Order: sequence, then structure tokens, then C-alpha cells
Amino acid sequence: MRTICSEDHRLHFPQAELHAGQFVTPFERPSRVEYILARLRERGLNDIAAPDPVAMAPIRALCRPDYLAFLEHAWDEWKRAGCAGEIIPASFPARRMNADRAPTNIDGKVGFYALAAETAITAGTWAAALSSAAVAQTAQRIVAGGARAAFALCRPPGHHATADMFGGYCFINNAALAAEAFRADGVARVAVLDIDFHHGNGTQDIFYRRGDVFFASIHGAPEHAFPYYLGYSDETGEGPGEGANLNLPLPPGAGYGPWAEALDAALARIRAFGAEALVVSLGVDAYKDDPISFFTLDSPDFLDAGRRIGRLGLPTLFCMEGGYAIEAIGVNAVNVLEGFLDA
Ligand code: OKP
Ligand code: ZN
Repeated sequence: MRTICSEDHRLHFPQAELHAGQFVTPFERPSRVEYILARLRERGLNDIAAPDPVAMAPIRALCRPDYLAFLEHAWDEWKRAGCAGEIIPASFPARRMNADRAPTNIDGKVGFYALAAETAITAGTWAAALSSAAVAQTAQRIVAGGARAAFALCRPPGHHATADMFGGYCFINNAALAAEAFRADGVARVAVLDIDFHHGNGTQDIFYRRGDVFFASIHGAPEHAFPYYLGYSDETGEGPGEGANLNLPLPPGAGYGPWAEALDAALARIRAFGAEALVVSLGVDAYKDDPISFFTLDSPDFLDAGRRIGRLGLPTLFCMEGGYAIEAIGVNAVNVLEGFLDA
């Protein structure tokens, strides 16, 4: 299995994340990629390449134009306004306020395009987000070209990003971009399986009214876990998308028993949907020692999960999402890939 990875992910590394009322070094940090690359090499998965140049047209088709213009120019506007630090959203269009009209003021704009306040934007964030999208695009082309699977080692991650909002460490929805690329290549029915601990609210939102892309997510129940305001099991899709959205929330402390049961349920639905290509939002923060999550999966469980996904027999693109137990992230992510290859 080929891995695609860009050096440019390093351009995004904020100093601060707002966590538990303190500014801490972000959980989502560049060394995550290093640990995964080291484990790939350790396991002989040495086919690692840089992405092709980013294709902007599909990104422009996925995201709202004003949101992309915001991401591209936010840093310059922030600096021009005399703001001293990194960009951190602080004001939001909350209930009964106007969420349809973007302010001109950059501080107002930041909150308008944010879905949470933990994610800072820096000088290199736009370039890094584009490099991550390029990684997903290049890996998708490998699978579309006939490979059984490819690994898009995306950073920053993407599954919380909607067409018009950043947050949860995400800026551009790499998995959605890849799913759309399969559709553009003529694949009639595509599935996105999100096994990150956090609900993939961005991916769900993008495909919620679509019957051609099935979205399934296994995640910490929203009453207890970020992103809090989406991910309930009664969100099943709308209009042409009715029945093409499957949320499988699990309670605090859930282990591999219920998690694997949820995975099998998701895989059965993906099979019944008739998907011809699969995008896996590969987060490994369901791990027992993850610092911001509450499932209790162990490293061998990821091997088993990969095997189950492999038994679907679909052309599969793995897109890296979360995982913050840094010393274990390599083993856990590569275990999913090895399980898949071994299926
Ligand atoms: C991104 B991905 C910690 C609360 C959670 C954001 C989590 C983003 C997870 N203070 N804040 O899905 O792994
Ligand atoms: Zn996550």
C-alpha cells in the first residue's frame, strides 16, 4: 500500500490550543506524522511519496468561496488589524444572531467561520491545509487508478471541517474531497466510514442531503464528547440523503466489544448501500490512552478493525484524522492498514 505524505504539514503548528481553560501545546502537532512514518518504515511499508500539486477546482467545488477566501487571507488581515498573537476565534453567531452575513472585521469573521475555539490559525495554516488536501487527492487517484488501497497521511485532519467552517483541528475536509473525487471519476456510490473517536460532523453535513455518498461514524456520544452538537443516532439524512447517514454513538468507557459491533453494523450498511469505493476517516483516538477521548481500544484491536474493513473487499482510501496518544499513534494507525492488507 502506498502512503502519500507532504512535508508542508509542518507549516501548521500553532503555539496554543485552548484546552480546559488553559493555553496548551496543541494535541494535533507535527510529530504525529513522524511517529506514523517511523512505524510504516519499521513494518516495511516503505512506499512513501509526496503528493502531486493541489488541484484547486475540486476544493472550490467542495467549499464555499467566501470561506476559502477567508482561510487564504485571514492571517494577513489579522496582522494588518494589529492583532499580536495567533488567530483564535472568540465571538460566534449564537442562537437568534445572524449567521448568514459575514462581518468585515477580521475578529468577527474568524468567529463566523469557526465551529469551535480550540483551533488556531497561523501564517502557514492555509498552505498546510492545501498540502493535506493534495495528499488526499493524490492518494485517491492511486485508488481510482486500480490500486486496492492507499494511505493519505493527511495533516491537518479534515472531518470536522464543513463547506464553510473550520474547527476541531480541521480546515478542509480531506475525506469529503476524496469521496467527491471518486464520484467525479464515475463511481456511482461511495461510502465514508469514520472511525475517529470524534463524530465527523463536517463530512456528515456535506453529504447529509445526498443519496450517492453514504456516511457512517462510530464516535463518543455527543452529549459527552466533542463536537457535542451533532452525531446523534436519529440523524439519518434528509431528502435524497434519507437513510444514507448512520451515526453509532457509544458511551464513555466503551471498549472493543461494542465498538466492533458498531463497526460490523456500519460495514453491513455500507455493503447494503452498494458502495463501490470506500473512504476511511482513519482516526486512532479510540485508543485507551488517548488524552482527549474516552474509549478503551487497545493496539491489537486496530489490527482486527482493519481486517474487518478489508473483508468488505472495496477499493479503499485511508485518510488520516485524529490520534493524540503520540507514542502509540504509529502502531495504532499502521495496525489498521496491516489488518486491512491481511484480510
Ligand atoms: C479532532 B479529531 C479538548 C476537547 C476537544 C477538539 C477535539 C478535536 C478532535 N479540549 N477539542 O476528530 O481527532
Ligand atoms: Zn478525533
